[in-house]
Amino acid sequence: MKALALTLLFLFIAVNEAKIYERCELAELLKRNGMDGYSGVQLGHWVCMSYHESKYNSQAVGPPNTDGSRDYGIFQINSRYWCNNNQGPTANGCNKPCSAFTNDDITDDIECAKRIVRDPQGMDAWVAWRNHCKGIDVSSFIRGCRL
Ligand SMILES: [Ca+2]
Repeated sequence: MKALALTLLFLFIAVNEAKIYERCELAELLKRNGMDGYSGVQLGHWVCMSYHESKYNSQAVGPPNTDGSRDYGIFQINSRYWCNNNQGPTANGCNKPCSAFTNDDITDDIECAKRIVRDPQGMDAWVAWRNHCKGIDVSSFIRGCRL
């Protein structure tokens, strides 16, 4: 019985642990979910953005922003506009708790990122993308990947 309890505990931990994606693993997953060319954004730009926002860590939570909001997960989705963390006002544009964006299943994160990029500012919503990826050759982010 004790062994079973321990097994269940480890399973629980395994389900909840952070996942650091490999570069090509993420690229392939994003492509499978229709991100290559989505809203005119090439795959390398999504991978570059993810790298500079979260270092591919699906469990990343950013420090508080100046407005008190925080950013969640591999795409650092913001709690003021896109998800609800029950800590202050939110537009909750993706209609999700922010905790949905800190587990290792990033399919809902991808759906929310698609919603975000459809807004007029597009990829400029991601400051790290603007600072590190915008206007540069991002082909190295998908180089060598089987896509
Ligand atoms: Ca998720």
